[in-house]
Amino acid sequence: MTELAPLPITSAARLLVLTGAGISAESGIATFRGSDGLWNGEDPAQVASRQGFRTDPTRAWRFYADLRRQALAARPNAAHRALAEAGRKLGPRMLLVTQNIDGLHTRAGSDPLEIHGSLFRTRCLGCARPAFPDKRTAIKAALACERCGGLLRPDVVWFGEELDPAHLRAIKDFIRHARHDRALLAFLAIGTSGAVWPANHFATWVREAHGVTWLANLEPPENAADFNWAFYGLATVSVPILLAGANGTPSLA
Ligand code: BV8
Ligand code: ZN
Repeated sequence: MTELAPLPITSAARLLVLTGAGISAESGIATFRGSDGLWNGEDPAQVASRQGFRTDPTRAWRFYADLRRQALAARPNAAHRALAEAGRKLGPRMLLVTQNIDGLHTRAGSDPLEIHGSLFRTRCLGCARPAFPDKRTAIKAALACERCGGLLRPDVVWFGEELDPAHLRAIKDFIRHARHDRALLAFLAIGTSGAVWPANHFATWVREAHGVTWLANLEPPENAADFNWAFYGLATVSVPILLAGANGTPSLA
C-alpha cells in the first residue's frame, strides 16, 4: 500500500476517474458486494436483468423504488465533493465516469458519464418516447406508460445489456486525445470491486496508452494487478487528499 499523499496532478495531466458503489457507501447507500450488499436478499438475475424484469416487473420495480428512497435520503459526501471541485479546476482535462446510478455525483455538482444508467430516469418498452426524469418511490406495482400503456422500466443497464456506445467512445477518445497531446494520462478508480465488465477494463486501456493507474478502495479489487499504486481506506478520507494536487489542501470539513 502506498502512503496517502496528493497525486501528481500537474496542469498538463489528463485525469480519467471511475467510481463505483464504494464512493457512496459513506453516504449510507449499500454497496453491491459488501457484507451489507444490495444484492443481499435479492438475486441479481431477478432484479438487475432483462429476464428478471420480464418475469416479475413488480418485484424489480419495488427493488428500484427502495433504491430511489435510499438515494434520495442520502447526501453527497466529501469524496463526491472533492471530485466535483477537481472537475471545476481541471475542466475538459478530467472525465468522471461512474458505475453508480444514485445521482450523488450530479447532486455534488459533477457531470458524470453514468455508464450503468440512472435510477431517476425511466423509459418505455412499448413506445419510442425518450427516457424521462422519474423520482417516484411509492411504487406498489409495475408502472405502465401513460402514452401507450406499455411496460415502463428503469433506465439502467442490466447484465447482458450493452452500454451506451457513445459513453465508451467518449472514454476511448479521452484516452486517445491525452496520448496525442503527450499529456500525463492518469486513471483513478474509487470504490469499485472491479467485478463488472467493461468498467473493470478501463485501467487496462489506460496502461495500454502508457498512462498511470491509481486505486482508492477499501480492499483489493478483482483487478488489483492493473493498478500502479493503491491507497486503501475510506473514500471520504483518501479522495480529498489524493485530489489536493488539483484542489489545493483539503479542508478538514
Ligand atoms: C455488457 C445495473 C456486452 C443497475 C449493473 C463472464 C465473464 C466476464 C464478463 C461477463 C461474463 N458474462 C457476462 C459478462 C459481462 C457482464 C459482467 O461483467 N458480468 C460480471 C458480473 C461477470 N457485464 C455486462 O453484462 C455489461 N454489459 O457486457 O454488454 C455483453 C452483452 C451480452 C453478454 C456479454 C456481454 C453490463 C454491466 C452493467 C450491469 N449493471 N447494475 C443497477 O441496478 O445498479 S452492475 C452493478 O455492479 C452496479 O451497477 C455496480 O455499479 C456495478 C459494479 O459494482 P461496484 O460499483 O464495483 O460495487 P461493489 O459493491 O461490487 O464494490 C464496492 C467496492 O467499494 C468494494 O471493492 C469495497 O471494498 C469498496 N468500498 C466500500 N466502502 C468503501 C469502499 N471504498 C472506499 N471507501 C468506502 N467507504
Ligand atoms: Zn410508451
